[in-house]
Amino acid sequence: MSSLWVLASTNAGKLAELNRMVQPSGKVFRPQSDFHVPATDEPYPTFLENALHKARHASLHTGLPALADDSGLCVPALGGQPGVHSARFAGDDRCDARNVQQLLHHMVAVTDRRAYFYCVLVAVRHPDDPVPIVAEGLWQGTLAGAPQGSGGFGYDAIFYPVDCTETVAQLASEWKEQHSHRAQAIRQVLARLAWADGR
Ligand code: ITT
Repeated sequence: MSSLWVLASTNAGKLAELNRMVQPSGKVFRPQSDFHVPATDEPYPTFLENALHKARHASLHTGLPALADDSGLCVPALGGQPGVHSARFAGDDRCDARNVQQLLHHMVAVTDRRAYFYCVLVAVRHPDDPVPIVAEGLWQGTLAGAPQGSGGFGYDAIFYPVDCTETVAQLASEWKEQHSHRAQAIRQVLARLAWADGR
């Protein structure tokens, strides 16, 4: 299996994390922008469907195997919001800081502050791959009252993983890359690819 994959994403945070996580395997993800892949929508109500859609789209436009990540932060007290709308919770400009403020605004009178990050990774060898690799990860925690820390991206500055007294944005990036929803999922993808490669 090729060691060069296209990452079906425009999110620089995902790209950096995934490339650090797969480095020992020799795999490299290049962003779809390197190949001028046109933007695509994410029309589906589930992370899984959106990830499959993005992976196929990138593979079709590049002729390369493609990995897509659809992920988000789910808050049970808000009926699962922002969920699949996490990237655009405060508007189409996908501004992390405004998304965080929007979520904190929704949480003002809410006492149940539990939340979890969820990630689905879908890997396709080609656009019509009949056996996509599908992996998921779920990372539980609680929401802070205000942003703390400067690492990571997205909602990291307001997320305390279970048993942590610091937000993900305050914790070392290496720690996030061992424990996160994305880390859980990429380990499964790498195991499947290693098996396919006979390793
Ligand atoms: P692509 O679709 O181009 O990959 P995106 O950012 O729009 O980029 P998603 O639709 O999957 O991707 O939305 C993911 C959002 O969920 C992301 O923008 C963050 O707001 C949030 N998110 C996902 N993983 C995160 C993480 O590890 N830390 C913080 N926030 C995260």
